[in-house]
Amino acid sequence: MISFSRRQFGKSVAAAAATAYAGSSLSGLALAQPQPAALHYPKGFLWGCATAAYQIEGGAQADGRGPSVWDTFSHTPGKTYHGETGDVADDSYHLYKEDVQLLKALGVSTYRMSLSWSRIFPEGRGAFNPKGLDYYDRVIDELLANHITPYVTFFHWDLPQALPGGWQNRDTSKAFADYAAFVSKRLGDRVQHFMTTNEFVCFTDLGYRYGQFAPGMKLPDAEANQVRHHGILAHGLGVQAIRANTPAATQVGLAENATVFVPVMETDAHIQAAQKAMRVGNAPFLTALMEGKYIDEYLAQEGANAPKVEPGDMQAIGSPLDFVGLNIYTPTYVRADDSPLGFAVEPNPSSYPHMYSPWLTLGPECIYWGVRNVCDLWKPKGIYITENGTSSDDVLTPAGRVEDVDRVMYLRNHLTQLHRAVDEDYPVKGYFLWSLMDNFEWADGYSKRFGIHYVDFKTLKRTPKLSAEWYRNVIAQNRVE
Ligand code: PNW
Repeated sequence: MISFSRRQFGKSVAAAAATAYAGSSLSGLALAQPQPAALHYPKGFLWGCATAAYQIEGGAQADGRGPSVWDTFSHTPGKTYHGETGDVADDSYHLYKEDVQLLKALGVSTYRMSLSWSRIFPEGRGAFNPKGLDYYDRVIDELLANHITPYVTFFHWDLPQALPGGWQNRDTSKAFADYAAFVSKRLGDRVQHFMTTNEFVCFTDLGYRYGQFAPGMKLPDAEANQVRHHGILAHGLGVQAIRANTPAATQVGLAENATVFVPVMETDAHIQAAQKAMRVGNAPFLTALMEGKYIDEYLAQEGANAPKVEPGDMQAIGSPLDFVGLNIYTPTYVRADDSPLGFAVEPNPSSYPHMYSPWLTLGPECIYWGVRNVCDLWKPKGIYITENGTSSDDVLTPAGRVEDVDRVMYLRNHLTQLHRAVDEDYPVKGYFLWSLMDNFEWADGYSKRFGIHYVDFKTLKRTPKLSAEWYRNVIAQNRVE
């Protein structure tokens, strides 16, 4: 496709472009920038936004909420950017009605939110705090009154601090199932879509192996692998608990940031290598859920450090799901080779482009390959993109505008690649943009903004960015252009 900028190249180039098109029905200077064909999404495709409790709610001590490991971690000096915490965050605990209006103005049909476990059970189990659940009743009722369907995640990393041993303790998986049972029963009359957990690797490995996230531990491999096992066991027991306590039509899944392996070139050999890598590279998490077992490659790799599994665990972990939610941000490139595994992961060269967060390397085709690999490997009934989005060095101009053209570029390219998956009939049902608004970005505090609404963290004022305007248009047209 030819694309000229008149300002950049001057009149002579624009004239050359006009000449190039002369004779076709596309002649004329105005056509120096041909429009790509509009990418229509299917009727009924769900457009949404995503957030998570600890990142937006604030109200850390309101109405009897108990502390989570993220309260403890963020209040520990040196753990987060400038010691920032989620004490106030976006104060969505008090401003949720305003936030529902932001959603309504976008025209989304769905909203993915998470629940703060320690708001509802301040100690993680035992005494129930009715005021905590009242808050979620209010939010859900407000969403429904505005014709927005809530998709609810039970656990987005904010583990109640009071649970002894955290995810090192197998009992935590059971506590999670009890919490999910109780709450799904209470909300199941109005919520039809539940996700158990969000991103295993972040609350297991980043929290317990590498120490970058709460609770900030650096355990040896055998213990860290056991933490992973307790994480996926919680999911499995949670699925069973939700099913046992909600109407038959309730849809249960999870939100998982499977590492997405992308073929370095789209040849058969590299495509097959990417699919193999997807299965092996996600062995401790998504592969275990989809296959109900730890595959041989993982067991061989971990050897004596492999997790201890009790009878019934793998059956629970492999519980059938109604959908798989994929959080997709970034690619991992892979090529075929003749090693025993049949693939080699490409190290990212330092020239690789990335967005404002250093980990967020840019490769929009990851969203296509994530969907395709998961569907080809495991044939899930449905796929949602439960998160996709980017940080950006947003600046609020004196005129009150945020021109986040880089975020629009990122989103446009990802939705173009997602369209390819939809067009090939992979069962993608919806897309949740991360995030509705700037929020507490974990260890990065407030220094990394992922929202399509700018939040002034002093005044808590929300301002739509250019990307919000762009997304509103995508939703209204049901197409990307
Ligand atoms: C996800 N990485 O986290 C989370 O689900 C969100 O809570 C978070 O705000 C969002 O993505 C943006 O970061 C990730 O280092 C955090 O690869 C880190 C990574 C990936 C996802």
